[in-house]
Amino acid sequence: MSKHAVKKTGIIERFREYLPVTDKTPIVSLNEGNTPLIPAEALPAELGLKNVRIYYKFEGLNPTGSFKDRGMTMAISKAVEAGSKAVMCASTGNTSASAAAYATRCGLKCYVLIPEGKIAKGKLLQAFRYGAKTLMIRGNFDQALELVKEVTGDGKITLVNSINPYRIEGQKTAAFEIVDDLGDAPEYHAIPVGNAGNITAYWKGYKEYKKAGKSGTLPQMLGFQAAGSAPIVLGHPVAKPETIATAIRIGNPASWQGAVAARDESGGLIDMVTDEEITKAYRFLAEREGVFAEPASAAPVAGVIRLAQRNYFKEGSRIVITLTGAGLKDPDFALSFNDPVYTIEADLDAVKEAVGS
Ligand code: AN7
Repeated sequence: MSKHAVKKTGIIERFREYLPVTDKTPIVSLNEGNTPLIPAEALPAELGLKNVRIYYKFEGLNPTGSFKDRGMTMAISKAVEAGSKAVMCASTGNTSASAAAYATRCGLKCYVLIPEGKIAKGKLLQAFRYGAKTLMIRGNFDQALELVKEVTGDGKITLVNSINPYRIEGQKTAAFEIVDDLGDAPEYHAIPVGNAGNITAYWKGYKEYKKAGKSGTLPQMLGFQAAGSAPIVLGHPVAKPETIATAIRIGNPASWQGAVAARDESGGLIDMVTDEEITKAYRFLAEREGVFAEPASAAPVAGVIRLAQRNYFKEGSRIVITLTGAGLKDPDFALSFNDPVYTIEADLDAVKEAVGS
């Protein structure tokens, strides 16, 4: 290595011993992971929680702006190792952005299948810019995933949705980072649930790290779905899921069993929050904490607010909330609040009057 070479710091290099890679696995990385655990300040104050600490695991700071990059570095590296030439996914947007980026980095073709009109603009433009062949179906995510499973069934194209087990392996590393930062597992971990891969991955990560002696305890897993897309809470698939949090507009999650196991083994819960609660939490995060995450990421914040109002959290405990994606992903939603725009003359008096000085 030359003295100017920058060390690779992606999740595979950092957590190699916990991942199914060998010296022969070609690592396709964008230095994902190592995201900050940001202490919440406004939220505990607002909730009157004096003796409970809350942290945001801000996954929006990954290379393509979401947690998907942790899983994608693994899925794409293993696809290259296996000799694959093309990958495909169904997506509500973030998986397609991440797949497109990692595929183009190593010269794989990438096909993405997304629900027409129901994906945030920032995610759509990422698929285009990273050069994926982007197919919009007149249907929803669940239909897209069924189609992708069929098309990739003969193994010629590698499926990179989270039913690809390497995705879960990569995503579990977020739990490792949290334990490394806190020195132990938190008492509670709150997370949005869509296709349910991520809650499955975190629970796997927490369990493996405890087994390795890195933590003494396990958290309660608290999953939150949007009320219009809450199949796990309702106990049956939802044929026409709806929510403003388009990332989690999913009616029949692939990792349903994994989510239920995480909930039950950890003594946690999976609940739902309304679009109104999600919107309030989304605005609170940006306007009061200075942390700009996308609407789906606000679902567990809304969930924690709900539970705090019921005095759910033990004195002296720590809550980690995963903020799964960046706020800039969804500019249309961000601009939907009729914010006042002050257009004034380019003139000192006009500016002074506007700032009241
Ligand atoms: C920001 O991109 O399913 O429960 O196709 O983008 O693991 O599905 C995205 C999911 C939460 C839910 N937050 O995670 C996709 C996709 C954000 C997301 C979820 C997603 P899972």
